[in-house]
Amino acid sequence: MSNNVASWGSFIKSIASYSGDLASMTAPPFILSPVSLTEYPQFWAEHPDIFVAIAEEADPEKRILLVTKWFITTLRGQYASRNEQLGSEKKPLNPFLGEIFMGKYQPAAGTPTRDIGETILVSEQVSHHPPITAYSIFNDKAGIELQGFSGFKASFSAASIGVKQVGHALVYIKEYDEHYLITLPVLHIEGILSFAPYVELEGHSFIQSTSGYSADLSYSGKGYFSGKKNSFKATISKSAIKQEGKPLYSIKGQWTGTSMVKNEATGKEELFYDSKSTPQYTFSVKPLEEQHEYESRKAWLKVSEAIKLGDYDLISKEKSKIENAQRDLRKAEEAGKPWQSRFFVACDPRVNNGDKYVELSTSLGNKPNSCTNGAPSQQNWRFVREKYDKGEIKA
Ligand code: CLR
Repeated sequence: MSNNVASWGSFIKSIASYSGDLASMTAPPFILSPVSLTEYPQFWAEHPDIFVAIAEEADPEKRILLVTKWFITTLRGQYASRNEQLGSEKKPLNPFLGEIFMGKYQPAAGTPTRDIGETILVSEQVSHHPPITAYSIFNDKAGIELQGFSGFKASFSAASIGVKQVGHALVYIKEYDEHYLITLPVLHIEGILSFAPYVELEGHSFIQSTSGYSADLSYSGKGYFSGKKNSFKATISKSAIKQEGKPLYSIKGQWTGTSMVKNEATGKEELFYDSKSTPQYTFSVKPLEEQHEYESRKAWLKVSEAIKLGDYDLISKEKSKIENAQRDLRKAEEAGKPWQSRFFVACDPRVNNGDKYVELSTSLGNKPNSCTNGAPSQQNWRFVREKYDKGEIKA
């Protein structure tokens, strides 16, 4: 191995003097993941059965509970799966502009599941500086669609990494013409000094529905209110977020374990969600030979193989090939037409990022799903279904 292999010590030092560009951070091979960030939106529907169940519920009060439950089911894959499966959090591949990841959710072999129709994911890297991934997950049979976009801002101190997420997610239920806006939590990375980084959530996620119901989720780790890692508390209200009054329900537990829900009117408590005993679905992508050259697994194949081999020279050689090709593309675009997203459109941010709940709840009155009268913006992205339906690349 060559001498450009960063040791853990120098990696920690490079974190402390971090300049803002994660891609330029040389990490030791054992922390590198062969998976690109464009793949991460797949965690939003690891339990497509729980996702479609939202649209099958006729009572809006039960729907907000189901949205909250589904959201909780997404967290384990999103934030704990690398740690649980690989022993630590990893540094994902930094996607190139226009990179695509798509596929379908299928019941795992041998698991008895009902027929919920097809659930499809379309994800695309819509910005490289800063990195932003836009995605949509839809199930036409149930008439439910999720879309969102995601980026992050990292801040570094000697022993920890703080990550603020940029973006939001929107659920749309056709039958009720109802939207749910979801904000993303702040996270930080622990365990750096002991060579085993892992993610812990902090702060809040808010869910606001056009039905008027809302949920306020707050997160904590070891040593906070429950003492356990991956803890959360939530309240469900009939009003917009942060308005006075008693909540209808309160929920608490661990998003990697179990949680309980309490009906605040009756005092009755029951199991809300057990992350370890739900039917398993697998996410499947087309075979490599049927994939477009911009599809993530095909494009990164050689880099991924080099990472699995732990061959640092090969990793940088294969990575440079992708980076140089991208540089050439950008130069060609400067002369001609600017790059355009294949499935998404940049639009006016009528919905604010972060946890500004007041703006979130008021902006919901503006039909968050429509994107017609705004100037293009690098901060807000919407899925254009026709672009997928009429396009050549399919999941
Ligand atoms: C990406 C969008 C997902 C949620 C999510 C989970 C983990 C985050 C990731 C996002 C962005 C990249 C991230 C990662 C945890 C670690 C990794 C911040 C927000 C950084 C780049 C890796 C730093 C290196 C350490 C492993 C030491 O929906």
